Amino acid sequence: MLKTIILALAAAGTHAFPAPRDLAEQHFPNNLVVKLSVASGLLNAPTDGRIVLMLAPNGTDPLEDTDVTSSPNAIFGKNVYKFGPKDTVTFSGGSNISTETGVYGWPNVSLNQTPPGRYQVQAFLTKYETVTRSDGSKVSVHFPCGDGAPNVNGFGSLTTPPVDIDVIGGAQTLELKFENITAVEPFKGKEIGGCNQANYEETKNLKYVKIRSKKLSEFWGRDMYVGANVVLPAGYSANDTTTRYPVIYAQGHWDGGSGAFRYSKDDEFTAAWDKGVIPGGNTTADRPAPKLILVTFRHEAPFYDDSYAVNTANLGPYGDAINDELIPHIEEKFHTIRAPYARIQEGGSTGGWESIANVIFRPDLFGVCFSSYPDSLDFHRHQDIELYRAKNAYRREDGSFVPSIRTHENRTEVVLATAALENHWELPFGTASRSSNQWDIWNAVYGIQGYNNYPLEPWDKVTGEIYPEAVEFWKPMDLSNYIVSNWNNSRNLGKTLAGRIYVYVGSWDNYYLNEGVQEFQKRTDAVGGAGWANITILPEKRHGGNYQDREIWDYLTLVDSWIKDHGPNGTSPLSSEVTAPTTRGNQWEEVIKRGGRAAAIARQAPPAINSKEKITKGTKLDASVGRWDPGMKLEAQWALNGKPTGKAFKVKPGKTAHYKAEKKGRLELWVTGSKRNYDTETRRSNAVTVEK
Ligand SMILES: *[C@@H]1O[C@H](CO)[C@@H](O)[C@H](O)[C@H]1NC(C)=O
Ligand SMILES: *[C@@H]1O[C@H](CO)[C@@H](O)[C@H](O)[C@H]1NC(C)=O
Ligand SMILES: *[C@@H]1O[C@H](CO)[C@@H](O)[C@H](O)[C@H]1NC(C)=O
Ligand SMILES: *[C@@H]1O[C@H](CO)[C@@H](O)[C@H](O)[C@H]1NC(C)=O
Ligand SMILES: *[C@@H]1O[C@H](CO)[C@@H](O)[C@H](O)[C@H]1NC(C)=O
Ligand SMILES: *[C@@H]1O[C@H](CO)[C@@H](O)[C@H](O)[C@H]1NC(C)=O
Ligand SMILES: *[C@@H]1O[C@H](CO)[C@@H](O)[C@H](O)[C@H]1NC(C)=O
Ligand SMILES: *[C@@H]1O[C@H](CO)[C@@H](O)[C@H](O)[C@H]1NC(C)=O
Ligand SMILES: CC(=O)N[C@H]1CO[C@H](CO)[C@@H](O)[C@@H]1O
Ligand SMILES: CC(=O)N[C@H]1CO[C@H](CO)[C@@H](O)[C@@H]1O
Repeated sequence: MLKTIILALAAAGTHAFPAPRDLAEQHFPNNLVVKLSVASGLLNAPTDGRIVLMLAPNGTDPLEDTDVTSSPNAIFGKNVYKFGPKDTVTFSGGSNISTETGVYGWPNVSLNQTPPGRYQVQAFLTKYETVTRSDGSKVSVHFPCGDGAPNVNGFGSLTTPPVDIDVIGGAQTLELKFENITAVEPFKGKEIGGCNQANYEETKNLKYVKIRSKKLSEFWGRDMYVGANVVLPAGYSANDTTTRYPVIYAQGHWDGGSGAFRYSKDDEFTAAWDKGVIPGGNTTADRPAPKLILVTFRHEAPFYDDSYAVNTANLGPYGDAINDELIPHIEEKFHTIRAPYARIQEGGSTGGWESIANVIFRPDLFGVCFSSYPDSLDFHRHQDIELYRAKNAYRREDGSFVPSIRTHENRTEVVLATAALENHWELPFGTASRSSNQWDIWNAVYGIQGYNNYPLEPWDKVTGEIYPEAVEFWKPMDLSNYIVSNWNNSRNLGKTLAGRIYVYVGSWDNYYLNEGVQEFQKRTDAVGGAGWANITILPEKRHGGNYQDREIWDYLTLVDSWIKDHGPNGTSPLSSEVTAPTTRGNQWEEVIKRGGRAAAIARQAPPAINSKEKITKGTKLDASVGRWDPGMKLEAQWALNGKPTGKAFKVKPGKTAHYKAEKKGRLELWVTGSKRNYDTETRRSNAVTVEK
C-alpha cells in the first residue's frame, strides 16, 4: 500500500475530499501551450520516455506537492518517442481518448482548464529503455538505479529549472528547457554491477549484500540485481560458526541505505538491539533480547519501488530471485538456522501482503508470517472495490464514489480520496501501468500481460469500467482463492498452512484493507473452521504500527516464542510433511506460461465466417468477430473483393455478426480493435466465395 500517502494523512486534517473532475473536456477558458526543448549536450541520443509537467501553487516546490491528497498541483503527462537533442515537444489541451500519444492531466484532463494565477512550473523527462524479455514480450520501461523507482525525477531524469509563471487565462505559450540531469547521492559502499539496488556503507551490525540474479537477468535480457540489508544481533561473531540464528525477513517498500527493519531509524531501539537487552524501563529489570537476524530486501523494479516479492508475468521471477538466489546467499554468508521454522516473514501494508504471500506460496521455505494490515488478501474487496461483482471500480450502483483513503475524526469516517481520484492522479505519471504508483503496480503484480505486452488492466483506468475477463486472471493472486483451491490437492494447504498464518488489521484501516482481511477470514474459516488462520481485527485502529499494535520488544518476543515452539525441540515442531517441496506454489514456469507473451498471443483469434468456402446468393451467414483482449472496442466491416461493402458497425467481443449474401464475390469480415495503450489493429476473416 501507498508509500507516501500515509505521511500526508496526519497533515490532511479535515479537508473535504476533492471530487474527481468530470472527464469530458468541458469549455476551454484559456489556450495554454507549453513547449519543451533540451539544452545542448544534455541528451546524447534520442530517447523514449515520459514527460511530466507540474504546475504547483505559487511558492510551492512542485516536487514537494505531488501527492493525491495534498494541495492542487496540476500534473500533465505525455509520452515521447525518439525524442532527440534538437527536438521540441509541445503540451497542449488534454487527451480525450489516447493517453498513449496525448497529454493527460490531473486534476483536470486538459491544460486549458488550468485556473489563472501564479504557479511554480517544472518538467521532468523519465527515460525508458526498450527490452525484449525472454518470453518474447517487448516493453519500454524505466529501470531504477538505487533510488527506489520514484514516480518522477528518478535517477537520470532530465529536468527544467522550476520557474514562476502567471497563467493569464487566454492564449499563452510557455517555453521551458531541460537543463539538468537528476543524480542520486554517490554511493559509499562496496558496489557491484552499478547503481541498481545499490550497496551502502556497512557498520558493525548492519551489512549489505547484493547479487546479480541469474533468473531476473535472463528474463529481462539485461543485468538485474537484488539486495538485502542484514542486521546482526549483539554478540554475533563472524568466526563463530556453531552459534546460529533465526531470521526475520521483513518485507516492505524500498529501504535504501536507511537500514533494515526499524534498525537505525529508531535510535533507542538500535542502542538496545546492539546491547542485546530489552530495556525494563523504570519498573522492571532489563531482560536479554531475542537473538535474531533481521533482514529487509532491496528489489526496486521497473514498475515500482519493490516487486511485491513474488513471481509475476509482468515483473519476472522476483520471488525466485529473492527466495532461491538471495536467501541462499545470505545463508551462506551469515550464520542462520537453515530451516523453515527459523525463517519468519513479517511486514505491514505492501509488506503485509508480501509476507503472507511468501508463506502461502512457499511453505517449504518459511515457517510463519506475521502480516499486518496487508494489501487486499481477497479481491471480493480490493480496498473497497467489489472487484468480482461490481461493474465499475470507481462508482457504485447508487452513483456514489468508491472511497480509497479515509481517516476518522470524532469517531466519524472522513473520506480523503476516492479510487477514481487516485487512479486519475496516476495517469499523468505513465501510461500502460507504468506510473510507478500503487494502483498500477497492483495491476502489474496481480494481473497477467496484455496483448500489448503491458499489464492487462482490470478496468478502464479513465472510466472505471471493470473487465471481468481480465479480473479472472487475478485469481491466482487472490490469496484466499489460492488457499481454498489448493486446500486438499497435492499442495494440501489446509493442513500445510494451519497455525502458520497470523494477520492483523485495524477496523479503521485508512485504506479499507480490513475489508479484504475479513473476506479472507470468511473464506478460509468456511473450509478450515473458525480460526484456521489467526486473524486479529483491532477495533478503531488505523493503518500502521507493529503486529497487533504491539510494542516492538513485545512483538519480537512473540516471534521468538513461535520459533522456539516450532523448532525441533519445541512443543509443536513443524513436521517435514508441511514443509515438503510439493507444498510450493507460484512456480515461475506456470506463471509465465499462463500470463506471458505466448498466452497473450494464444488468447487472440481473427474473425471467422462460419460457412463453406463457396455459397450461393441469398445465403445467410454468421461470423465470429474473433477473440481480443478484454476492453477492446471493436468495429466490424463486411468486405467484398477486398473493398468495404455496406456500413461499418460496432460489435462486442464474443458476439456474432450476421450477413445475407446479396452479391457475388469474395466475402470477408474485417474487424478493427482499439484500446488505450494498444496498437489499433484490423484483422481479416477467412474468405468465402459467393456464387450466383
Ligand atoms: C506568490 O507568493 C509570494 C509569497 O511566497 C507572494 O509574495 C506573492 O504575492 C505571490 N504572488 C502571487 C501572484 O500570488
Ligand atoms: C542545472 O544546470 C545549470 C546549467 O548547467 C547549472 O547552472 C545548475 O547548477 C544545475 N542545477 C543543478 C541543481 O544541478
Ligand atoms: C576472526 O578470525 C580472523 C582470523 O581468521 C581474525 O583476523 C579476526 O580478528 C577474527 N574476528 C573476530 C571477530 O574474532
Ligand atoms: C522514569 O524515570 C524518569 C526519570 O528517572 C522519569 O522522567 C519518567 O517519567 C519515568 N517513567 C515512568 C514511566 O515512570
Ligand atoms: C471534532 O470535534 C471537534 C471538537 O468538538 C470539532 O471542533 C471538530 O470540528 C470535529 N470534527 C469533525 C470532523 O466533526
Ligand atoms: C476438498 O476441498 C473441497 C473444498 O475446498 C471440497 O469440496 C472437497 O470435498 C474436498 N475433497 C476432499 C477429498 O476432502
Ligand atoms: C492468535 O495469535 C495470538 C498471538 O498473536 C494468540 O495470543 C492467540 O491465542 C491466537 N489465537 C488462536 C485462536 O490461536
Ligand atoms: C535440541 O535438543 C538437543 C538435546 O538437548 C540439543 O542437542 C539440540 O541442540 C537442540 N536443538 C535445538 C535446535 O535447540
Ligand atoms: C481537444 C484535444 O486535446 N483533443 C485531442 C484528443 O486526442 C488526440 C490524440 O492524442 C489529439 O490529437 C487531440 O488533439
Ligand atoms: C474547468 C475545470 O474543471 N477546472 C478545474 C481544474 O482544477 C481546479 C483544481 O485544481 C479547479 O479549481 C478548476 O475548477
